[in-house]
Amino acid sequence: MMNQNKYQQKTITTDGQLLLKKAEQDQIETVWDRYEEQLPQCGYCEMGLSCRVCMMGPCRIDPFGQGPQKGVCGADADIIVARNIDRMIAAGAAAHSDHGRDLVEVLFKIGKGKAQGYEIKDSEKLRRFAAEYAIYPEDGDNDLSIASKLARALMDEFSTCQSEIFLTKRAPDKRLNLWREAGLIPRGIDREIVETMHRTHMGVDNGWQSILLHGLRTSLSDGWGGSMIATEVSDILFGTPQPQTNAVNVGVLKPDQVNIVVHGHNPVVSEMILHACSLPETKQLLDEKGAKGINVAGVCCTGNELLMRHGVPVAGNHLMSELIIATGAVDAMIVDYQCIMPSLGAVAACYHTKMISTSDKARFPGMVHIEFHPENALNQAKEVVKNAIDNFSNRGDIYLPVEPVTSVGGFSVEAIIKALGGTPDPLIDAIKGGKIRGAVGVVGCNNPKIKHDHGHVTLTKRLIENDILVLDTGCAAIANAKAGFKVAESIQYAGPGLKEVCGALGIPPVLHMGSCVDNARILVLASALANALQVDISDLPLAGAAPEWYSEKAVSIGCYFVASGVYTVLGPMPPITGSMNIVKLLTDGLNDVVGATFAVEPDPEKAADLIQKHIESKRQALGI
Ligand code: XCC
Ligand code: SF4
Repeated sequence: MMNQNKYQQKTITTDGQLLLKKAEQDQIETVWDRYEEQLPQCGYCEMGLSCRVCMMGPCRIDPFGQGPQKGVCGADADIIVARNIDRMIAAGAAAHSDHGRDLVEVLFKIGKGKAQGYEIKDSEKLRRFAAEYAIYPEDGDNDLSIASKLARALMDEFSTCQSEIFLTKRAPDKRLNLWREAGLIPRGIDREIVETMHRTHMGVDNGWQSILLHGLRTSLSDGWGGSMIATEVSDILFGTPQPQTNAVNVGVLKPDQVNIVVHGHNPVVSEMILHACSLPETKQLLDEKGAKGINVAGVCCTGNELLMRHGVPVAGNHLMSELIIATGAVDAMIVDYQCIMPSLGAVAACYHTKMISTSDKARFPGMVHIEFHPENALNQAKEVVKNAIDNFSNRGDIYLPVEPVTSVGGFSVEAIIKALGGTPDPLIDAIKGGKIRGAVGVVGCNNPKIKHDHGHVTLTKRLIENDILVLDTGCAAIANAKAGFKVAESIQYAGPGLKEVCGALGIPPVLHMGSCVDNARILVLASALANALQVDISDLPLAGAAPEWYSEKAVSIGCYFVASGVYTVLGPMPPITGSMNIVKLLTDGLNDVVGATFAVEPDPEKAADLIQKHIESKRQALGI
């Protein structure tokens, strides 16, 4: 019984608890073990008070006022905390945006006939998106030539060629003007990230307010730039998501089939693996090996990408990645980049699982490297699939202790509008009439500091009970899918108003909007609602939450939500408590700048209260 509790303290999921026990028996070290070994974590770093920006340091500020109050260069707590958080934003924005750039490269190379096996799946969206950049088909143009022209225009979004990132024009006019006046409008994706690195070099920007404001600008270059481009180009290349059924948790792995797990973020790799699995030559290989079929399952956001577009099953979220291998049922795990723990190779070495890395910018210990480029992707994918099938006969005992849970994903903005009957009006009417009180984006990661999935699931449950529609992405979306919140029947968990509206539309009260770059979809939806009501995003009864965030990308997301006017509640405390000035600015002062703030509340029950209060106050201000 005592042992049971130990696992229950780490995760609320049954598959997680049972696999933690197995991992312990198999003497597998997990993320939770390593977390415990790190305790107590460095207090200076937790508060943001240590600086490693230059080699006159490293320096640290004594939060109790007895020791040093300045670094060697003279930087005080405010400057050090601001620089540290800015560098987190820059890294997060860089990760999302570089992912976007990789997609633009594929789009460009398709146009040049150099992207093996890729094609334009959503020609209509290609043309619609191109038109936003004033690229209209001329005589002799086809999808490929438009793709080239669009890719060129998108490349300019990364550069210093323009004074404003073009896609910011998707924001309501009031928001756009606010950004312009506050000096927050991002000029180029790469430019803002580079400028953050510049400003935070020793001896450049030493105004903590101006450092932080530039951090917000950098985050906007992610949300309304890099991430938005990643989402739109993914839709063009692989199809715009429409609702479809899928299955989630480790039970999606199949005992009698070759299991390939794709992990990471960029659909450029996972889509091609999926495609290679469907080829006749793959079928022949499977027959030779006596496997009943081939099963592609996802982990983390590349899983979300495939779930959204193909209903591919997802085996788990971030903290499950080691435990999924411990099932012994994974014949190959294919990784691209981001959120892939460097421990995975060592875990896989205890089983038969073949680990394959694919990106020229992401290597891992204990993995075979089969590098994907647009020019060779199909051949590489075939090679990877062959590796997985060959490995099937090396399997030892497998442990798949749970049945999969059914969920529905695929709620792109286009799909939501379609479900509403072609206009956002029914949603707006439901919000105005009070049947739906508001909407909340529940997003982000897992973190061993918070009981796995507890933050996401508890918060989501409380919100829908109180007639608040939940839009989710990333690992939060996988948590909520596993909890059973994403089938039509899950309206039973919703309050009466939300239940009635979702029931009539045949949609769940928790809408799976995709991966982390797909938070851009939430911005687009929020803009549509704001425009329909002729208000700014900050006037809407909306909120964001990242109950279990861990990554620098999540810092960037939180910042662009707030800078876009969305009140955002974080679970884990960011490293800012070393500066009360910065805590005050982020949790209060930003209201005067962008009309929204952060709050931090690790207890999801209390976070739900905060959000509900916020939503009701926005409703009151709107007079609805
Ligand atoms: Fe990574 Fe996107 Fe976080 Fe999950 S939610 S742990 S960033 S996989 Ni993006
Ligand atoms: Fe120390 Fe200043 Fe160098 Fe930071 S930049 S390490 S505070 S001297």
